[in-house]
Amino acid sequence: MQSPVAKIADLIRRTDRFLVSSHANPDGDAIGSTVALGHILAAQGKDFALYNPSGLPKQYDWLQLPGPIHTTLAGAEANWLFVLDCGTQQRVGEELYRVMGSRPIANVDHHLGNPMFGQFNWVDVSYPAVTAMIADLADELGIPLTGPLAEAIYLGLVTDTGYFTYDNTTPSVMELAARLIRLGLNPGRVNAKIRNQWGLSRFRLWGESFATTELFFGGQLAVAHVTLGMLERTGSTAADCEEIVSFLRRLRDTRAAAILREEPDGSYKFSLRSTGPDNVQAVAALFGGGGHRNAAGGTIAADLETARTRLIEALGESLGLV
Ligand SMILES: [Mn+2]
Repeated sequence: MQSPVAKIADLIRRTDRFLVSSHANPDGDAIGSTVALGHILAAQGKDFALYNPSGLPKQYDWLQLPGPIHTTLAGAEANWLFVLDCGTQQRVGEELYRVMGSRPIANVDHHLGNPMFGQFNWVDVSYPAVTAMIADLADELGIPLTGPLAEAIYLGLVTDTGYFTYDNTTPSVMELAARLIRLGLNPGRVNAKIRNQWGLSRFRLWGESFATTELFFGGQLAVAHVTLGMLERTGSTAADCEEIVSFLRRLRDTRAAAILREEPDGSYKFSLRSTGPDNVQAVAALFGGGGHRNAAGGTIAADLETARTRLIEALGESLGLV
């Protein structure tokens, strides 16, 4: 039997005119895999269009693209649709989701619980990043992992492994990174392009948010918040709040961290982080939220004090911090 990667390689050899898409509000792996697959299709002399309803995020504007990233489907005709890094088909955004049934889909993903929505599904949760799957595809097609293709692959690798710090940093991730470096990728230069992308407004917001940090249960839980007033005062957006919660985990002896962020309707979105067996997904589920064991979130329709108290109580009880 043919391996999934061999089947995808065959599909590319046999077919032409592809639309390459990923989830809206793309992260490094979503945009990296879109761009990397584009480079592969270009190397194969194929007709293709790259699509993302959110466009190319500003912090990734250094990527060398094989073609423009379209934000609408107008004029983007295709025989096959690639959907990358999407745990559910809804994540592609409304416009594409509405017309998804009209053409065959190749679903290439690494999320647990992917419902196999494609005519062709290559879903493998053992991959740390979809760009690592795209690297295997390049190998299968005999395309060297160099230049802009290598940088796009590396982008997904580092962002989905937290710069080689999460549990998904497997030996094969390090081997792939080593290969990219051997083939000429400069990790210092590329990491600087990926990471040194903050605006001053984000620094000011993080400063204000860090200043709200409090510890509970003898230092086992760290909690901070961001209000609409703080976003306004610093000129920041909700996207600037991502990752604050991961930094709270750096406080010595904490087992879990939480951040609450005020929404325009006055409710509070919360984000939780933990390590190892501490299951914050179960806590998020108490409030109708979801996620993974060590990273989860949800929304509480209440003012800050009420939302914060309820969340702290739930975390204390569920994780046995009391
Ligand atoms: Mn991913």
